Amino acid sequence: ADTYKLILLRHGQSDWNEKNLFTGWVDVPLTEKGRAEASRGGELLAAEGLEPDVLHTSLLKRAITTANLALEAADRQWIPVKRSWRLNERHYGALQGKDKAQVKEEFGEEQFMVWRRSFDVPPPALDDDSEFSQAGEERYADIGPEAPRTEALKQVIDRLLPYWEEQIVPDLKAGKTVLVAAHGNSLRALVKHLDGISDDEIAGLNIPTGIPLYYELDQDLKPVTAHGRYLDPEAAAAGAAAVAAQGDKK
Ligand code: DG2
Repeated sequence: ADTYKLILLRHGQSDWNEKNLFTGWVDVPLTEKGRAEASRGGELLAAEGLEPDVLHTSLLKRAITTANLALEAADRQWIPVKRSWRLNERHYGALQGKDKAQVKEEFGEEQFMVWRRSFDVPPPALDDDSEFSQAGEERYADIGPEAPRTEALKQVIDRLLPYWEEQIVPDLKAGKTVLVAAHGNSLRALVKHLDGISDDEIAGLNIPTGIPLYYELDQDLKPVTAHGRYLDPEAAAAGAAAVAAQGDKK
């Protein structure tokens, strides 16, 4: 093939997306709505004739379950899978478990946006003895003591790109259609890299839940169409607007 096929899929709505809580590395399940979004994502893939040959996911169940449901709907449950903490959501530090609207009210819109969307200003670190900490969890044993206690988008890019280069790019170059099931901010990191978006401009980019984002990449791994193509563009636009408005009270 003269182009490579990459599908990015943010997980469907999670429990904490619904409750409007900062999630990060906290391992919350999908809601019923999120499960339906995931299945529909798989139906959209099948309708486009996009058949994933290999799956990459984070270590978090909202991405894992989303991929399973999407692949079930597309009748591609059998494909090989690789999982890595490097595809995890951004570690949200001391904000994990906090209500987005309350944080915005308490610290003000500007600080809220710095924490949520600045390129390189992480929230305060999360204490290891917090109920929302993942420090010491078996699934992160291979990272060692350097496991993140907070991250900004910059740190997500730094830990994600080695995985992109070493694990995902070889699958693409082998001609495989690659499905990456991950998260709002880990996918913003990947999209920033693919589309060459600046540190400032990436603040305005939001990724909706459960809608496949299809990239055709040229030989240099540059998008044939800038920003790729959502398989349901209208739902994607509405979903991205909802993400942007998440600090607002319901
Ligand atoms: C959300 C993203 O991550 O939140 O960690 O709260 O994609 O795993 O639901 P996801 C979280 P925002 O950065 O959009 O506030």
